[in-house]
Order: sequence, then structure tokens, then C-alpha cells
Amino acid sequence: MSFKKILIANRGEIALRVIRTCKEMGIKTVAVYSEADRNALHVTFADEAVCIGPALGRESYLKISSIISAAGITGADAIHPGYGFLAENANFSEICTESGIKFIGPSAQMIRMMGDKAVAKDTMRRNNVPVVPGSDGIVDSLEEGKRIAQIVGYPVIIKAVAGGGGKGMRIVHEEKEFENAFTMARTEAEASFMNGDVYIEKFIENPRHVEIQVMCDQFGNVYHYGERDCSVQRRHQKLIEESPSPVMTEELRRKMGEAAIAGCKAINYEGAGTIEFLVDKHRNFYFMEMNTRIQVEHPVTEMVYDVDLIRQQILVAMGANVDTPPRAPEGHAIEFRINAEDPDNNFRPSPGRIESLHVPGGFGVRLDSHVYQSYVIPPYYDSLIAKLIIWGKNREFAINRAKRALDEFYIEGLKTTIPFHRKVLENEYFVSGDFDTSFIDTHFKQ
Ligand code: MV4
Repeated sequence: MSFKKILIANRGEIALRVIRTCKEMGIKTVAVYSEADRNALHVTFADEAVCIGPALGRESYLKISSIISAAGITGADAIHPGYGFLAENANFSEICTESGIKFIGPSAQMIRMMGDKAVAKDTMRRNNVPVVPGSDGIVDSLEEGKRIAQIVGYPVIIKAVAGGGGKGMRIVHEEKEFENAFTMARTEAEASFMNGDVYIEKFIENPRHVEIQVMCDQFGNVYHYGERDCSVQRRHQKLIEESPSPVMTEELRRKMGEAAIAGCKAINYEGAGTIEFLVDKHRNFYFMEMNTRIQVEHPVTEMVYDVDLIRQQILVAMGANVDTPPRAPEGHAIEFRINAEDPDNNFRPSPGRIESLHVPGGFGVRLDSHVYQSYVIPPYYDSLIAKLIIWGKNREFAINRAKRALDEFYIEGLKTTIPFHRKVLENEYFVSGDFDTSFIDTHFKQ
């Protein structure tokens, strides 16, 4: 089967990113947009566009019935969800399937299984993927919680099974704090996710966040495209991602890649996925979560593996046999997230009009963005303006190229993270690759 028309259930740079690949594949595209996005580029560049509701996400990009109707009216045979919004919504995947529209991503059952962090972890553990020592699944009594914490040893971390991305976590340093933290974690989880279930893990101090990109076709072919190091984050918002990871060795990549592939094969996964690991200072790695979507930072992988991951996703969804293994990675890629935020004021959102714009270019510079001069960044959605992706033959070349590209980048009218990135590139720890998830708190304390 091959798709004639794909509806993109998203906005911003990722909608444009998917449209670009569809055009290269000769597939027609349908954009959906909210009333706040009438002048957005994904609307301009798609073959057709359907307005699906008011500005608020829950009345437009999150409204399953409107999106399915838009697909019906335009005769789209598949939906690409991008990232965020409905990308990891099991009901959406299910409703697409029931409506005879191919969801470009995994089945509802797969999304549900990986969405429950305790089930995901247990599934990986049973298939020999290393996991952080801790409880076997949900802990529902205080006594059991204390007993497990005692066994794995303090500090421990209490996590919500419905959480992920840092929401509803509590670190406990000693037993006398346990009761309070346990109660708070459960109350918070119930309030945030309508699911108060929690599980417990040994707390790994100052880990790196290293994730493996996988791609799985419908015939059991599973490949990995190496790793991305996403340790430069602030409040669980990634700011810089790179591939390869400065801590990676051939052997560690082989081990992490094999673990990721084993996990995917065990669950019969389909499509693009990311297996997130924590890596400690001894280079031990532990499974944390699986993301069942294409991620914001996928371009760094594309640059070093010379692969179009959106194209691969579409081919796999069409039922193509993807039996060509990735080639060896080449060079180094770093992504800088340019957000409409003020880095001098706690990264406070700074939506508004781009009064003037000059973007960088030249060899090894890729800019994935949906903005143009006079474009107004709406306040309703995420603050991503652009992803600047730099490729160099090694990390040092990539850093030097990134400095010159950021020097060419001018955005006037609002505050952006560009000055923050320039400072990071002057930081000796970043430059030497000596950083972990505490990097921003340690070196950029406000
Ligand atoms: C951890 C951890 C240390 N030990 N789990 C944060 C996001 C969520 N996905 C899980 N997170 C963490 N889990 C154990 N057992 C430290 C973090 C963590 C973190 C992880 C990745 C990237 C940035 C982070 C920042 C703070 C804490």
C-alpha cells in the first residue's frame, strides 16, 4: 500500500517538517489549523488546509473528532501526529484505525503499555534491558515503600506510573522523609494524571540523559540509529541535544543499541521510537522510558546517519520492508532550541511579533523552522521558534560552526534563547563534553 494523501495533525516546525518529506515522496498533504494559525506556514505549504477550531489546543489540535472529520472530508489515507498534542494518545491511534485511516505510529495497545511507566519498565526488565533497581511495579502501601527504599538504599525517587518528563517525582534522601514524600507523590499524581499509582527507584545522582533512536517495520526488522545526548535540560525542557554523546564508546553504543532493539522486538513495536536511558558516571545505563513518537531532536540523528526519519516512518507505516541497516554514523551534530523565552528572566515565555529576522546558513547549517519576518508567535502553544542543527566532522568543528551560526542569527521583537546558547558554547565544561543533567543548574544559576 502507498499513501496518496497524509493529514498532519500538528502545527509549527514539525508540521512543516512532515510536509517537506511528503512533497519529496510525491504524497499530497493536508494541514489542519486553529484560528490562531491562519497565517502559519504549514497552512501555506500544504496542498489543502482545514480549520479545526479556536486557538486553544484542546479546542483544535487536541480535538480528535475535528481532526478525523478533516481527514474524512479531504480523503486523507494516513495521519502523521508529529510530537506533542495527540502523538502519544492511545485513543487517537485507535480511532484512526477504526476510521480506516493509518496512524503513522504504533498501535493504541503499544502506546498504552509504554505510557504506563511501571508496565514499560517491567516489560523491559523481563526482556533483559537494564533498569534502575527498585520496586517491581506499583507500590501501594507505605510499609512496602519503606521496605523497598531500605533494600535499594537511599536516596530513592518516587515516580508516578502515569508521569514521565519529570512530572510527579519526589526524591527521598532518608527514611524520616519517606512518609511525607510518598503521600505527596501520590496526591500529586492523582491530581495531575487522575492516577495516583507510584513506583520506587534508586536515585541515580547527576545522570546523563542518553536516548537511542529505533525504527521498526511491520516484518520484525528493528534498527537503531545510535544515541542522542539530551543532558542539557532545564526543568525537563531540553535545550541542546547532540549525537554522538560525548560519553559514548563503540562498546557502550553496541550494548545500549542491542538493549533497545531487544526491548522493541519483545513488544513487537512498529514505527519510530526512542528508548531513554540514564547513564551514570561509571557508564552504567538504565532504561527509563520509551517515547512512542518522533521527537523534537530527531534531526541530530538524521545528520550523522544521513537518513530522513520522517520518510522512514512513512515507509514503515505503508508496510514497506525496511531491511537496509543504517550506515555508520559520520561526524557530529548539535541541535540548539531557539525558543521565544527570556533566558535572563527564568526563561519566561516571550511571545509576540518577529519584527526582523536574519537566519544563519552555509555549510553544515540546518534550520528547521516555521517562522518568517513579521510572523507573530502565538501565546497558546509551545515557544519553539526554530531548531538550529549544526553538523561538523567532529565535535570541535561542530562547536566552532555553531558559534559562527549563532553570531549570524538575529531575531528582533522578542526575547530568545540565542544568547543563552552563545554562553553555553563558551563554557569550558560544555566544550570539553564534561556535563550531565545538572549542567544548567550548576553553571547558569539565576
Ligand atoms: C531519575 C533520575 C535519577 N534516578 N530516576 C527526570 C525526567 C523523568 N523522565 C525521569 N527523570 C529522572 N529520573 C532515577 N532513578 C533523574 C531524573 C532527572 C532527569 C533525567 C533526565 C534528564 C534530566 C533530569 C533532570 C532531573 C532529574
